[in-house]
Amino acid sequence: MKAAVSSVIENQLQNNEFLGDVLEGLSRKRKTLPCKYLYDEVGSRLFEEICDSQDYYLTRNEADIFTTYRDEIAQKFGPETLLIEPGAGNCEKVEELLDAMDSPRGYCPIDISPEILLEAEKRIKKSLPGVQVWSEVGDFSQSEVWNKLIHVSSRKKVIFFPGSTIGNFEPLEAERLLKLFASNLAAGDGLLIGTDLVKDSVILERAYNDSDHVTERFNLNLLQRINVELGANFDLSLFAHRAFYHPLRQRVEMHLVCLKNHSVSIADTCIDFIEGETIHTENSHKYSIAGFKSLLVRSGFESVCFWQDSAKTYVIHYAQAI
Ligand code: AVI
Repeated sequence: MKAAVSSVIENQLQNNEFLGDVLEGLSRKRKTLPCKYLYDEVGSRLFEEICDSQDYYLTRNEADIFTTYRDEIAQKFGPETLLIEPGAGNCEKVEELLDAMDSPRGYCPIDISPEILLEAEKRIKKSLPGVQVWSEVGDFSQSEVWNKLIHVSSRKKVIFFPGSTIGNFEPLEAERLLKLFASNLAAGDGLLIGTDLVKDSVILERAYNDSDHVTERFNLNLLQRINVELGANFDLSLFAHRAFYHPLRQRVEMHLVCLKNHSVSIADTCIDFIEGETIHTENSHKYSIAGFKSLLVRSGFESVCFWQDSAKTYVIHYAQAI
C-alpha cells in the first residue's frame, strides 16, 4: 500500500514537471517542447521503429562499427574495466561489447525508467552470467545519480554513450554533460561515444523524413501525449511534421508546423497558434571528426582514436579523461 501511494505521488510530481515544461515552452515567442518528452511508451516504440527503418542509417551504421571493431575497442579498455552506460534504455547495444571485454569488472546502466532497467538487467544476467550488473535509476544529466555509483570500485571506468544521443544536446549543454562525465572519471578512464557526421543534407533530411512516416508519427505523438497525460485538446490534424538540416548550426531540426489559426487548452491555460508557426521539438547536432575532438578537449578529455563505418557516415570516438 505504501509503495502504491508513493508511486502515485511520484507520478503526480512528474506530471507537474511535465505540465510546467510544456506551458513554459509553448508560451515562448518561438514555441518549443523539450525533446526528452518524445519518449513515452508509444514514443519509445516508435523510436525503435525509426532505428529499424532503411532511411535512418545511424543505428545500423553504428552497429556495423561495433561488429567490425569490437575486439579492437575492447582491447583499448584493458582488463577489469567497469562499463557505465548513461541513458542505457534496454541496454541492447552493450552485450556485444561486454562479451568482447577481458574480464569486465561489471556493468552500470543508468536510466530514468526502473521497469526498462529491470528487464535489461535480467536479460544481461542471463546472456552474460559472469558479468555483475549494478543498475541505477535516475537522470544521467544530474550529478545525484553519479554519486550513487561511487561505491563500485574498479581498476578503470569507461563511460559508454552510443546512439548519437550527444547530438540532441545544444553544444553548450553537450559540453556541460561531457564535463559532468569527466568529473566522474579518474585520469586515464575512458569515454566511448557515438556521433553522427556532418554530411549531404539530402541524406540527413531523408533520415528524419523516412518514407514510412514513422518519424512523423513519433513527432506528432508528443501532442497526443500532452492530450492524454495533461488533458489538453490538441487536434493532431492541425499540425504537420517538418525536419530539415540547418547547415550553419550543423543540426537537423524537428518541428511541428501549425496548419491553421486555432487555440488549444492545456490545464487552465489557453494557447493560441497561428498558421505557419512551429513548435520546435528536437535538435540533432552533427559533428565533423575535428569538431567533436575539440569539444572533447574543451570538456576535459583527450581523444585517443576513432572508428568509422565503411560509408564514413558515423563515428565512434574513444577518449580518455585528463
Ligand atoms: C535519440 N536521437 C539520437 C535520435 C536522433 O537522431 O537525434 C532521435 C530521433 N529523432 C528523430 N529521429 C530520431
